[in-house]
Amino acid sequence: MHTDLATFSGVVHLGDVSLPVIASGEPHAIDERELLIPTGAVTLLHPFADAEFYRHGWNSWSPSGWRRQDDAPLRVYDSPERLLTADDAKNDTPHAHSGAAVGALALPDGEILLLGALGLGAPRVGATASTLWGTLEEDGAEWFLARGPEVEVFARYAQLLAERLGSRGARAGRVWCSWYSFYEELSEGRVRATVADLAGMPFDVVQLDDGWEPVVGDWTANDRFPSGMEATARTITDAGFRAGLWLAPLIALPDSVFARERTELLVHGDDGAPLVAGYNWGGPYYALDTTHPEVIAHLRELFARVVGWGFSYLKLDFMYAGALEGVRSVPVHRERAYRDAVALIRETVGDDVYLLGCGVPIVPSLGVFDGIRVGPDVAAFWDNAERPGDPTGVGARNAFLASIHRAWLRSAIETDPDVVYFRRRRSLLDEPQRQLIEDVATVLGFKSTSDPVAWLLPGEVDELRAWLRRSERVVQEGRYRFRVDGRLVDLSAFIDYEAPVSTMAG
Ligand code: 9PG
Repeated sequence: MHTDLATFSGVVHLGDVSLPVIASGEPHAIDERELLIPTGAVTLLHPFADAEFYRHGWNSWSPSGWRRQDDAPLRVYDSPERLLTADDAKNDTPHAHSGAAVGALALPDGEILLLGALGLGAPRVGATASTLWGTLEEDGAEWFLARGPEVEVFARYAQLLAERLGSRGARAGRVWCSWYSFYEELSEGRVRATVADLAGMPFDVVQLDDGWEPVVGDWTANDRFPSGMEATARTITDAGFRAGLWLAPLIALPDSVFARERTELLVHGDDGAPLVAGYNWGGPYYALDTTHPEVIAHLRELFARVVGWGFSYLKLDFMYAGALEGVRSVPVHRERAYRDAVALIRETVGDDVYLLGCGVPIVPSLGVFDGIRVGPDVAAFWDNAERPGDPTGVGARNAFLASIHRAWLRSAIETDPDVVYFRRRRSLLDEPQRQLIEDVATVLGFKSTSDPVAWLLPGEVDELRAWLRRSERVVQEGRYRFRVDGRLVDLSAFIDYEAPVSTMAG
């Protein structure tokens, strides 16, 4: 807890940098430039007043990236609803640079100083002109403090996270996803036609997104799927693909049967009413109390049923709602409740079902999910002019900026930067922007798209097929510089995060 009395005050040495530190226990050196600090609050004094700060967002959609300390903090501005949905609203610091689990300072010599938690408990890391600090809502996780070249230090942090939380070896393969073309306008006829056109394309998975269920919270086929989901899964598997399905199993809309008839199974607020866990589909939604035995039984039944239908790739969305603070039947820390729920789902579906987390808190998902979305939704346009000040808004630019700043996670878990567009019609992306999104997916090693073959020109189909078939060798040379089969991919020209955020904060 924050209130623990510090028991250690001294100086830590990382090569030629010495920093005064106050922590709950004595740091322990791993080597000359790496050390572990016991769990609890930690504060380091630093002399790098002007250093850039790396901020890491809490969930898939939350902003991550580098900011100068004299710039406005990287966060969601001016929308409590967006903040609740797309970051850790409870720990938001409007006037200070801070983020979830890990943070870093860029030192004058080009190296970085990183402080990162090695576990759960809603760890936060922030910086001021003279401090780098870490806090936890619940003690347990040790801190890793390291100094060195940026790519190396982040890779080392990812390695330690994987050691502590686990890392699964499954690969998604190449995924076709329905969302970024059809959105909620799904039907079994449309699935049949789309899958028929995809036959022979080098995809491994065809994943149906939101639009198959009557209402979020009630996981049965809606009336556009009169043959049911088992028959729909078979349409996909008969064409030679693994069948994938989207679910948001930890939330329910107020008008779902689940929320109306089983209100006692929802997370509640201190006021005794169901806790509003976020906003989408035109209104608020609630979270399931995953510590309740009846919710545990419900999740087991649901996932046994979905896997029984024939789906073996599941995109589980809006999962952060299971990690919000609220009243649950068993009062465990929110990130523990979340991880236990995902572990229960994993145990139910077994090791052979690929689980892609979306809207997930990042660190608590390591070792239980196979892959995670690492940015907000991409779109067939660059920027979202309606949402200045919101780095979580839908669009290619925000998806790119968040995802590239999470590339370091890819040794610990598969990192999904969202789909790549190959279509030029029905898209407002210019060619450099489109190519950028393709390069980011290649660099992060997760290849998915959403273009129906019928929407592509013959040359675009060839391009898509060639990209899906390639297995590139990627080497990172710098923060934004990569070699992809020898070709230099330099993304730095697209790093322009100054504009909308700082104007909104001013
Ligand atoms: C289906 C979609 C797609 C998409 C997911 C998710 O921050 N937000 O309010 C927010 C809302 C929706 C959203 C992402 C963020 O989209 O990322 O791929 O599956 O749900 O409804």
